[in-house]
Formats: sequence, structure tokens, C-alpha cells
Amino acid sequence: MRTDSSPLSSPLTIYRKDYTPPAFLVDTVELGFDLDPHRTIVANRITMQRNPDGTNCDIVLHGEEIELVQLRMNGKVLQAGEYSIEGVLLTIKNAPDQVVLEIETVCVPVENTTLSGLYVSNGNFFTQCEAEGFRRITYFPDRPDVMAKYTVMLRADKATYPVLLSNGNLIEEGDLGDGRHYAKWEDPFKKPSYLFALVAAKLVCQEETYTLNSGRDVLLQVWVEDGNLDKTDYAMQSLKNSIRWDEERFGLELDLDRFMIVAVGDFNMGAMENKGLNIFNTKFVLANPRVATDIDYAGIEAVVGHEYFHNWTGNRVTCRDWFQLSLKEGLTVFRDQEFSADMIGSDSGRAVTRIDQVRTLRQAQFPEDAGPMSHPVRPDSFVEINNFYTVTVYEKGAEVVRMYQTLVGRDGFRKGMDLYFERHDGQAVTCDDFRAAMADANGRDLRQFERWYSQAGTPVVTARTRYDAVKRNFDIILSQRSNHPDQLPFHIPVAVGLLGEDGRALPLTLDGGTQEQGATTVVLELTEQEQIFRFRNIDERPTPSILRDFSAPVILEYDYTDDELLHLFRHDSDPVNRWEAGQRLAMARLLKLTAQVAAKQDKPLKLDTTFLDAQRALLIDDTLDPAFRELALILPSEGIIAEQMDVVDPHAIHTARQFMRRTIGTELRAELLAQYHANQTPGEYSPDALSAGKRALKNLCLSYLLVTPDAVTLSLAQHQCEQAGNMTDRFAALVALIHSGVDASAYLQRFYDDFSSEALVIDKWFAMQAATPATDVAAVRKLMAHPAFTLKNPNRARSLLFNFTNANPSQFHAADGSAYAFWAEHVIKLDAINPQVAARFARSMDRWRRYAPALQAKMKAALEQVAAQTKLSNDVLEVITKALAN
Ligand code: B3K
Ligand code: ZN
Repeated sequence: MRTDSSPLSSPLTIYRKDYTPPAFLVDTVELGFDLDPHRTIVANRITMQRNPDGTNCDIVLHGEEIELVQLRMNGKVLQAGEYSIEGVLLTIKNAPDQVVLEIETVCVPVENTTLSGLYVSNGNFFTQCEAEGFRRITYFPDRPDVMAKYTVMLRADKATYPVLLSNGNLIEEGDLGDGRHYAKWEDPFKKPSYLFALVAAKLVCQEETYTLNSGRDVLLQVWVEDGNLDKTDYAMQSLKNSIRWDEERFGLELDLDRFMIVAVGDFNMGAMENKGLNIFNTKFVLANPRVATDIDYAGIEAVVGHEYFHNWTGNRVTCRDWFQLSLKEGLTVFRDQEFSADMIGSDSGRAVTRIDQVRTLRQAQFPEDAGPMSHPVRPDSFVEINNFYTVTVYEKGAEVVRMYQTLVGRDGFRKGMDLYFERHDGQAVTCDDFRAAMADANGRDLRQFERWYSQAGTPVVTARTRYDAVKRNFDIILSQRSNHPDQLPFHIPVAVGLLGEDGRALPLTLDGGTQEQGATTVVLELTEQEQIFRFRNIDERPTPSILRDFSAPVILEYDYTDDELLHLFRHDSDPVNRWEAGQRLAMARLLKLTAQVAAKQDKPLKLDTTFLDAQRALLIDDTLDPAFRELALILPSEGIIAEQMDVVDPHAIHTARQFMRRTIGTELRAELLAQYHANQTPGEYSPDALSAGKRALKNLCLSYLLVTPDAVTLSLAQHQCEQAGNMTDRFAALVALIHSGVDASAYLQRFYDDFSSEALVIDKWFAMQAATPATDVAAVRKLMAHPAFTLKNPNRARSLLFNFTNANPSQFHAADGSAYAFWAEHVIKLDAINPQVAARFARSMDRWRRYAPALQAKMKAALEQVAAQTKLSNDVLEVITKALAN
């Protein structure tokens, strides 16, 4: 909570246009910590000097939830009248140009349930400073454009906290007598305060000396609680792969002699890229086959990569202000996506990762961009910056970075990156600086491209085509529109290919184009509201494959016939569009079925054989990667279907989708069974992409077969549940069982008993139950009463509460509104503990205006109930206020 005295009903909005450079720049920071969970004393010595580029004159420091004991300036204690504290700001007027500040403060880590600043988790000390947590540790100009060199002295009880870590290099350690010890750390690189970190804990580590391409040796460590050393191999391997990849793909070397990853069970998000001392949610570190699924393994690789890549994109070059967050996040997500794709290696594996990215965008980012929290990739304002660590800033931001690469090519992108570091290493910069580096390195005019940063919303690209058989021309007419009337056209790369009648990719000759001879994909650059692109020498009316590889984050409208979609689904050489054709075929049917259910017609629901045959053919086509087949056979989620409807009826959607799943399960029973058996992965578990793909396909088959279980399929699931040698298979079988409607309580209990000491697996246990359509709000309340449940641990809260509201729509939208009341009650409860987690949870209600009037009224009442609270955090207040605003 803010200690701000301003009334909570009108939180302060911060605008990008109001940015001014800091009045003072900090050279060095020396921090001394006397660590005590009940009373930690922080001594802070800052040397600073007036910023020649500054426009303000006063020294302004931030501080929150800390007690100021003493403040000295240039050796002299400042008295009450010589500085002022208002809200989070401490101001010193009339300061000289060269200043040494010595600040002593006290904080109470054990009472810090927000998990921002210095806090205690399972008896150990950790910090989280991004975005504005450093001010909860000491007074400081807590803004990313103030970069300084840090030296840190940690003092603590030796038996309780044998491990003392901070950023950079360990330069001294020893005993203090009286059972206490100390460690002194020095970070050789200038950094913003949000990258500060410390850990004081009882932990053990897996460590390794690793030789960089340059021949220099570095020490790598993965720190975990005792008992978890059997789960650190994959994180360590992923770290080494990340280091190698960044050297090879971007020529970027690890700049420190030591790089540490520390796992903590209580953490607000995935992980944090603190310089040299990455702190991770245990979920993205701990894995062995027994406890972690293939998805967990993939998540560990991606997040370890992501945080490591931040060392250059984020840490060496950081953000001028928080509005530029996507400068580091969009770019680093793009880098981790490319890393994961390169780790798989094959083209088909790369395509599978791309399809996953498209699914995330559609499932989460498009709705965000069409809802009350819609904001540009570079927002113009915020109340609470923590609310802007969003899918728009991250995933859409990564799409924006990807579009540069699509426009200038892979080599051109590398040139742009090189120039970016040449110009800005050690600086705090803006998204415009990144764009300028890309433009200048490639001699391109990217001024119009700026609109991807400044204009919110998902553009709609409409395509029309015409074929002239006499002139052998095929025209694609592209136009763009947005839901925001005042927006200007975007610069949109639209990758296109054409398929002949036999499914062959046609060689393309674009009028005025410069593509290579024989190219079968060209990138059209749509920069105007409407443009015509003409392909020559086309001998037959082709089927267009538009927006290949999802070349831009847009909604593509094209009036495909069923035949064209089937043609693409069978033959498109672009796997993303091949998958997309299947999604369009399924979506058209799902929407029809949903309408039929909603209209309560007596006619039985039907699914055409054309569609079923296409699904069958794909399922059994073993020339295709199993991972691709699995993705192509998953129906669009209930959430994605909802986004296509003007008025959302979650119950009709659920019924329609279940009908379709049941029909696939029964009509394709023989093939599903055959594929179930054909895609077993006997022998030792390996998380590699091919094995994981096989398991995914096999387990999708099982889930289809279990929609209407019979003795054969039930025993397959039960057997898999009992015998599985890895968590992926055990989890999938249990989920299939509990979704099938049969009594699976014995299997659930067994699962719990087997893993009661593995927190991350117990999270799964709660999560799978929360997301089961049979779990209503009463059942969730019952689960909350389970001794293993707590609202205080974010992973646990997310596993039950978030999964219920986000992954169980037919129950969340129960007609009586009981789940909305449950939501309101828990937004309020969570907010008193942890505003960041509460604000995330609050966003489950973002799309409330799209529901049928009866539901809408109940959702609005729940939102108003939260809004009526007098003690809301700014985090929750911003989300609720925006949801209710017109
Ligand atoms: N930079 C952190 C996110 C911090 C979130 C603060 N609310 C993790 C990441 O994106 O790598
Ligand atoms: Zn990041």
C-alpha cells in the first residue's frame, strides 16, 4: 500500500509526456545491511552530483514503508526543516552540486507480505526491486535512468543465514564474532536501483566453471533449498545453453565472472534479472522427471534464457523510464523465443514454438487490447507501473521486435542490434533509440513503424483477391482498419504465399518486388489504408496463404471458403498457416454450434464428416511432427471462441465445444487409440522436443477418448496414472480422468499423498481441480479450506483462484453470480496481503461488458463491491476503476 496521504479514491496518474531528467546523478552507492527479520537496519551512503542536463534543482528521493532514522548531507545531520517527506518523496532543497548523503533506515522484512522490497520467504531473506521496490529498502532516486556503482555489505546470523549474496563479485567475507558473519559484494557495472538484489539464506548450490567462447572462465551457480539439488540440472543446462546462444547469435558475452540463479518459493512473477544474481520463482528452476512436466521444462529453458538475455537487453542498456518497459521486455521475450526455437533446431519444431506464441497472443493479448486495460506497447500513462507488466508490453512487444527482423532480415536485425549496443551501452534509453538503431543500421525509413509503439488495439487487415486468367495476374488487395477512429495506418509486414491446385507452392513474381527468383513467400509491406499487390505469371487461380508465420500481430479477415481452408490445411508449406486453416475450420463450426445451443433449438447438434475427415487425415499423417499434429487438433479454447462473439454465452460455448470434443472422440476412436499407442515414449525420460511432442499428442488422444470413457479407455487412463514414469504422463492421465466425469477421487488422493512435500506439484493438484468444469465455487471454497492452501503464497493462490476464474469459464460464469461474489471477496482479501497478485486476479473481470445482460449486471455489482472498499491499493484501484469506466 502507498503511504501516500492522497485520498485513495483518486490515485495519481503518471504521464509519459511529463518525463524530466533527474536533477542529480548518482556515482556510487554503499549499502550496509544488518539483517534481522523483525528489524533490519540499512545504512546507505550515496555520492551524487548535479546533472548538467537536469531541469529541476532539488534532490528527490523515494521511500516507502521504511522508517527514517537519520539523514546526513556532506557529513552534517539534516534537521526536520532541512528536508521534507511527502508521500513517497523525500525532497532536499538548495543542495550543493556535489553531495554525499548518508541515510539510515529501518524496515521489517517479516511483515512484508507484498513480496516487493526486502522480504522473508521460508525463513530466508530475498529482495525484489523491479519496478519500484528499492524504495522499500532505502531512500534513493528510485528511477531507472539513475545508474550507479554499488558496493554492498551484508551482516547476519551465520547459523541461520550461512549464504550471503548480492550483485557482482564477492570481495570479502568473514566472521564478526557473536555468531554473526559478513560478506561484501561489489558490482563493477553501473546499474539502476531496480536491478539491486540480496539473498541471505540457508541454501545449497549446484555450481560449475564454464568456459566462454573467448576462453574466459566464469562461475555458474544455481542455489536452492536443501533437498532440491536433484532438481537443478535442467536450469544449469539451460543457463549454459543461453550463454552459448547469446555469444553465437548476437555476439554478446557474459560480462561478469560469476552468475547466480537463486530459487524462492514466494515470488510475484516468474523471475528477475538482477545483475549477476537472478532470483527465480522455484517453478522456473526446479525440475526432474518425477515432478515436472514437459511444459515446465520448456518454461525453465525460456525463463532462464529470458533473464540471462536481460543482462544485455535491460541491464547493460536499460530503460530511461518505465513507459519504455517494452524496450527491454519485448526485445528480451523475442530473444528468448528465438533461443527456444533454435534449441529445438528443426524447422517443424520452430513452427511449433511459433504457433504457441500465436495462441498466447490470441488467448491473452488480443482480449487485453480490446478491453479496459488496453494500452500501447509503450504506454502513455499509468497509475501503478506493476499493472503494466502485461501481455501487450511483453508478447505484443516481442511481435513488434519480430517485425523489424521480418522487414530488415536476420542479418539486418543483427546489424541493428550491434549499432544499438555501440551507441547505448551503459545508458538508459527509449524505444525510439532502438528503432533508430534498426533504421540507421539498415538504411531504412522506419518512421511510420513508430505507430506500433504509440497506437493501442489490434489492427484488422482485410484481404480481397482477384484473378485475371487472360493476363495471368493475381491481385491481393489489402486494407487496414482499427477500432480507434483517430489512428493512422500502421506499417504492416504481411508475408504471403500462393498454392496451386495440386497444393504446390507457386514461385512468386511480385510487381515492383525485389524477391529472389523462385521465392514462394514474399513479404508485402502494407503502409497505406489500402494497397493492391499484383503477382504476375500465375497460370491458375491460386489459394492465397496470407500472414504466413503470423508476420504481424493483426486480425486477418479473408472470406475463405471451406474448400480453400481444407486445401491449406492439407498442403500449406507454412506450418503456421496450415494450423491456422484448421483453427478457422473449427471456429466456424464452433460458432454455429454455439449459436444453435444458445437458441435452444431441439435439433440435435451435428458435426460434418468433411471436418472430421480432415482431422482424421491429419491425426494419422506420420510425416508430420507429433507436436504439430497435437496443436492442429486442439480446438480453439473457450476464451478464444468468446472473443469472436458479440455477446458471450459461456455456457453455450462450453456445451458446443464439449459436443465437438465428444464427437471427435467417438468418431475418431480407432485412430485416436492407434496414435495413443504409436506415440509412447518408453525408456528414460527426456524433455527433448520430439519426445515431448509425442507425449503431447498421445495425451491429447487420451483426453479425447475420455470425453466419453468406456472400459478400454478408462483402463488406459488409470494404468497411465498408476504406471507413468514421469509427471507429464501422470498429470495428463489424472486430468483426463477428472474431466471424464468418473469418480477419480482415489487417484487425486494418491497424487496428493505421493507429492505432499513437493510444493510445485501440490500447486498442480489445486490447479487441475480448479480448471475442471465439474468444480463449482462451492468446491473451490472447500479446496481453500484444505490445510495445504494459503493465499499468502502467490503460486498457490494462482493455482486455485486464477485457474478457477480464468480456466473454468462455465463455472466462473455460473448464472447465480456466486463466483463473481467469490471473486470480489478474494480480490479484497488478496489486496490486503499482496496488491500485485490481487491486481492480476482482479483482471479476471476485464471483459465483463461482453456478457449477456443478466451476467453483466452481476459482474458489475461485484466490481462495484470491490470499488466501494476504502482501503484498496493503487494496483487494484487502477484495474477496477478502468474496468468500470465508460
Ligand atoms: N523484469 C521482471 C519483471 C518484474 C515485474 C515487476 N512487477 C521479470 C522479467 O521480465 O524478466
Ligand atoms: Zn523480462
